[in-house]
Amino acid sequence: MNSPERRQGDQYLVSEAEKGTFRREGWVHLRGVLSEAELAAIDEVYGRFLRREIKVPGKDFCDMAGDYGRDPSDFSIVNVMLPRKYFPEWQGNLYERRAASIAAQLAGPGMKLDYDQLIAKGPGKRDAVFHWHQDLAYWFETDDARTATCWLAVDRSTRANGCMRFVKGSHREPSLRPHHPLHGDRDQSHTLLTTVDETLDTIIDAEIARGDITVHNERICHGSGGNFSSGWRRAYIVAFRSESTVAEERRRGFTHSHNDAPEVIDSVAALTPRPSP
Ligand SMILES: O=C(O)CCC(=O)C(=O)O
Ligand SMILES: [Fe+2]
Repeated sequence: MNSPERRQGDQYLVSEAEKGTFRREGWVHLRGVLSEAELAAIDEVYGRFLRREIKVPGKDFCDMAGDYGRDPSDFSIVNVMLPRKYFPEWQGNLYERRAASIAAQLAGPGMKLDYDQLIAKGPGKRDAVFHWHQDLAYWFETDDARTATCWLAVDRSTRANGCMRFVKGSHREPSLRPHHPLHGDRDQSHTLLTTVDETLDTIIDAEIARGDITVHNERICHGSGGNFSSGWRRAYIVAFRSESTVAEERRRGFTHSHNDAPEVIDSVAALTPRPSP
């Protein structure tokens, strides 16, 4: 089935083969989740965020490759946390609805939108390296840790502009890899990183077209390289997690905002290896 046939209103039909890939590999590439016409509406709002016409308070507008002190005009990886909070018109948009249908098909019933995020690397930002990490290292352990993070390529994503890269099999390792903060502590930068040995680990570059998405789980190790191209590399992420996990996060005051209380942000991150349940 080609992409136009897979898009059915709010639904996107995921094949059995793609479900198997997500289960086995911890991530999957889905083609043509949004059409060109549907993407145009996203471009428009995305531009308003990048031009800072939509106000994003405090640390929720930050540089994931630098520290919180950096001047926004110098940002390498522009990161907007919780765009749907700061632009409520996005709540329930077509991408969210299709992503919800995809999350249910890949991860099963009871998945809930946990957070959204924009990650943009400007033209020629060679240092826009999103360091290797496992998402679960940023979060605390819960009983039902199921996660389907939908990563939409708003621009075609290539090796040259810093596409997503996945470490094959890393989601099956017996414990999370050890992570440490990029800059001293989490008050200076939100970023955590782990080590990947590119000679031992098998890295898969996820080059995907505009309108395609990748979906990854909470344990697959991933990152992305700098932008050596003359265009932007923009991504729009919507992450679904189990209802019980989202409830537990909120109970503990964790909303994925970088403005959450520092002690909450610190208490959830796994800075030491943690065994799989
Ligand atoms: O966009 C990137 O380069 C990284 C995104 C990421 O780490 C995520 O969506 O979990
Ligand atoms: Fe991530």
